Amino acid sequence: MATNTQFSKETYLYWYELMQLIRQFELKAEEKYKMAGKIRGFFHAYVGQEAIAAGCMTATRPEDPFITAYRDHGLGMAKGITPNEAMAELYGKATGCAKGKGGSMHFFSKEHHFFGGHGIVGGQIGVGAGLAFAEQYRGTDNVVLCFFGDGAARQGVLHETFNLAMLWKLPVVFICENNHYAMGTSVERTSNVLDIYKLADGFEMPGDSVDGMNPETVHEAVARAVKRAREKGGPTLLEIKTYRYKGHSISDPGKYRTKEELEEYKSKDPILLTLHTIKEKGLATDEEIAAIDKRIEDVVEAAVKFAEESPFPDASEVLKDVYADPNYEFIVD
Ligand SMILES: Cc1ncc(C[n+]2csc(CCOP(=O)(O)OP(=O)(O)O)c2C)c(N)n1
Ligand SMILES: [Mg+2]
Repeated sequence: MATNTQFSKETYLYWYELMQLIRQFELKAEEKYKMAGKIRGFFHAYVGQEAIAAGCMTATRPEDPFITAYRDHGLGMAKGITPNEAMAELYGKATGCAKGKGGSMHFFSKEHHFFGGHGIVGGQIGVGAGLAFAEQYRGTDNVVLCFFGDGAARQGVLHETFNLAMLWKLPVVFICENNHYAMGTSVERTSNVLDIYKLADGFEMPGDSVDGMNPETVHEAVARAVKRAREKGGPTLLEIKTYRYKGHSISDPGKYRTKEELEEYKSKDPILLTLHTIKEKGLATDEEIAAIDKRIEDVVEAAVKFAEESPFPDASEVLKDVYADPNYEFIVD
């Protein structure tokens, strides 16, 4: 699908490098989980969905908060959690982005405006609107990007949240990452409404369907929605069509879908597509691309070393940052 926006060489190379980082990080972490038994617990890979992170990053500012579900490694690193902090979190180490106590599903970085990492399907839809309310209340022009899956789109919280978000014209872009499955259940088996973006109609919220296998199309749609929200025009629902190459989680062999379906999406791979565009436009030589690939390989290897050499959290830390501080003073002006 063609876009109207002209993107710079820097943008294409940024997209390529970020998507490669996410892809190679996930593959290495999966290897450390399965082959080495170094990572335990839940683990949901973002492989296949990288173009969404890439396009969303160039369409937003660093201060714009992001919030997502448990498939959070890619978006967390895109926002600024370092590969070291990300890998250490997967290893349950004290140097992780949630001090080793959150694990795969609970990446978090207040510093980088990344608000999780949520395990309750759809829970972050309401929390995302709350973040947007906070931005509006404080009088900033920041816009929240609130990500959720096609399965989460069937949760009741979506309807209540959309209602209030439209009533108060909250600065939020709701991004449904439609990867066609909620665990092993296809979109067709969860609702009569197969075009998820149409859920916006009931609230007179603008909604759109977006190709999620290309950072260009993602950027363009998100930039439009972010502009509307920044200019106090309220929320938008974007249904971004994507695909996860891996099973739902690390323990899912994905037998509910055909090899042909998987191959069809892999043939539209966003990293290969971006590489093709870079070459076609003559934006980088093979050597320059090889240098990026090598840099990513080194960064991911270094992250593994960092995670392995980091200490586990001390036992005295077990309840710290878990419960709200009863003496916390809420500032309401
Ligand atoms: C409220 C709730 N119900 C059920 C679950 C179990 N569960 C975990 S992930 C998942 C599927 C969600 O799929 P989707 O929203 O499409 O996200 P994806 O995994 O495809 O990114 C379910 C049902 C849960 N974590 N929370
Ligand atoms: Mg899904």
